[in-house]
Amino acid sequence: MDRQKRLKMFRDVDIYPVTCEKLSEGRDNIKVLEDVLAGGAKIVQLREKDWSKKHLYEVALEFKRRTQNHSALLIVNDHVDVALAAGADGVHLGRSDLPLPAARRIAPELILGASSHSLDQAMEAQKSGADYVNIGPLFSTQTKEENNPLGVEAINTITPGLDIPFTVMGGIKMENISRVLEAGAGKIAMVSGIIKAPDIKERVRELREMILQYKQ
Ligand code: TZP
Ligand code: MG
Repeated sequence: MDRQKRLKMFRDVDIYPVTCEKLSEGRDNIKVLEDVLAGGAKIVQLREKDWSKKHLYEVALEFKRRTQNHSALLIVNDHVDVALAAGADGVHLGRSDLPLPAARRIAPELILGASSHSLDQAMEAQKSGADYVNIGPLFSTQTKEENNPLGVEAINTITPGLDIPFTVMGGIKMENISRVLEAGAGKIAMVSGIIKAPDIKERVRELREMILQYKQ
């Protein structure tokens, strides 16, 4: 698939589940993937910070097969090489990963996502060729080590300057998602709020319904 087609699919993204197998209450990532796809997610990010590239690659291949069957996008966290080798649709790059222009040189057809924690970082990512920026963490989270919550206000501060789509992340749960939606976000990335749910498929369904109500 080429980048334009991928970006077109990205426009319709609402809930954006992100994996973390060790927080998934004993369910492996394939089970989590099955459930988020059954719940209607149109994108998923494979994010496993402490896996070998070999293991990540093997699981990414299986993720690609299954996401493709559901017309959903697969984004790999951190590793451009793994994303390319597995045929993923994109890669999400943090502040210490391969810089965006370098990633674009070797991966012209991938969606490039970039993490941002401030207006300056979001603008820089946009200028450097990101296809979307993530703004976060909005709330305090135990999923990521250093984190300095930006608050929902960050949506108002950062997004007026953006011409590219944005996602939001960090401590978003059923209890606070309304505040995030009211602030104008429409693509909501979540780790623990989804993968710790007793019924992941049902949780994804519920979250999608809430997001879609605001989008109308
Ligand atoms: N980047 C910003 S917050 C975050 C990342 C990877 C972790 C979000 O996890 P959770 O469990 O949804 O708070
Ligand atoms: Mg990273």
